[in-house]
Amino acid sequence: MKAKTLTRIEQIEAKIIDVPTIRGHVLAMTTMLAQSFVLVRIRFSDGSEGIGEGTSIGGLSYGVESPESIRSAILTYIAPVLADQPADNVNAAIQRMDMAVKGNNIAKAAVEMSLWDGLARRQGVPLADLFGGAVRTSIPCAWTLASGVSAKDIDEAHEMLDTKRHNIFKLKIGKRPVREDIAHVEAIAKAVGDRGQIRVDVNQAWSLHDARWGLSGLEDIGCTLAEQPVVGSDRAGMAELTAAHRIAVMADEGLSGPASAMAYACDRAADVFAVKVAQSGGLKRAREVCAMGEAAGIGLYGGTMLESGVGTAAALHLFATADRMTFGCELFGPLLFAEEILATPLRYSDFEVHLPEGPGIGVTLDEDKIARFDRDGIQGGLRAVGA
Ligand code: MUC
Ligand code: MG
Repeated sequence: MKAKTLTRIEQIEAKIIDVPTIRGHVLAMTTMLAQSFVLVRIRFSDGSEGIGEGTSIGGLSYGVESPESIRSAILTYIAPVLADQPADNVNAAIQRMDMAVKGNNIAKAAVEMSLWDGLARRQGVPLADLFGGAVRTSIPCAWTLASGVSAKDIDEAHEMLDTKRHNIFKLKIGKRPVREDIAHVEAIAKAVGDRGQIRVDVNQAWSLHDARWGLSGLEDIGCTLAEQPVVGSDRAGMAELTAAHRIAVMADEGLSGPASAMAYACDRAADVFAVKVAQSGGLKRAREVCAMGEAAGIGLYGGTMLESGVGTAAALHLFATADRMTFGCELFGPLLFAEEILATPLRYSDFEVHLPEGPGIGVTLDEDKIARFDRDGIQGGLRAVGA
């Protein structure tokens, strides 16, 4: 019998794609007018390809990696150690990346995603199958109301409810004084009534003192969940808030992979984990974060870095394999983009986001759009403004 030739990693490409957002997205630390993501494409020796995405938010205002650092880490440090390596051994590639590069979780996640996508495409199976198979084909999906103006947010919420797109709303707060923020949340909660659920994300902006009475105020107006009210490194503060309040406390920025998830679980520093593929360092590590949460009785929520359809689809495959996504997900990133970069958009209907079908992550790029928004493309990319 003829020995099968080993498929190898041949070429790794990483491009920054800048796409305007449909409106300003006002967060505690920045206002996004565009989203910049790093699109990774790996070409393998058998002619197959895999795609992946590494995305952060607001340049360096959200976390320690920027689009530029993600691309540079991939091209300068990761690509050389993966060149010519076996294509199908994703675990070995992860080990090589971890050996060569410390931190840089988002860069590693983008490359790892492309490897899983390539492997699943070669096998002709959906990415979810590589993680044991999907146990659901759709997940309830939240939308973030963050125009910065309460009246606009209320109109947006009504439109989402009327079109059955979203009935879970996450409000971005933390920029204004606590009292003003609570009044803003209350106005929206009243306007939405029983038709939807109101949650907030403080993006670490509150001091522990602000958070103590902020969470009480939010409870009183029927808000059901508060995400990262204090800085992620303050696990003691998060534990105190989790124990003292009925409102669910969710960890986001505090989670940077399995070790941090373990620490949060041991300290009982959250009721819910916002699991993010990018922040966790990849799909495999994000699966481990889910496992940690599941074992500790902590609820799971599929978080986003406001990725395009590529990263969103990959995350969807992973979250489709978890036992329970107790709090749904917020995989709405592509809907915030003013332009669709997939040939066929992901489907959002009946308040859920649906798992795409087909091998790999199950999506195809619209190459004209990618060329148009490529920062360094022939036509010149649009530069992210305020992001
Ligand atoms: C975050 O902190 O969760 C996710 C949704 C959104 O609107 O912003 C992001 C970031
Ligand atoms: Mg968050």
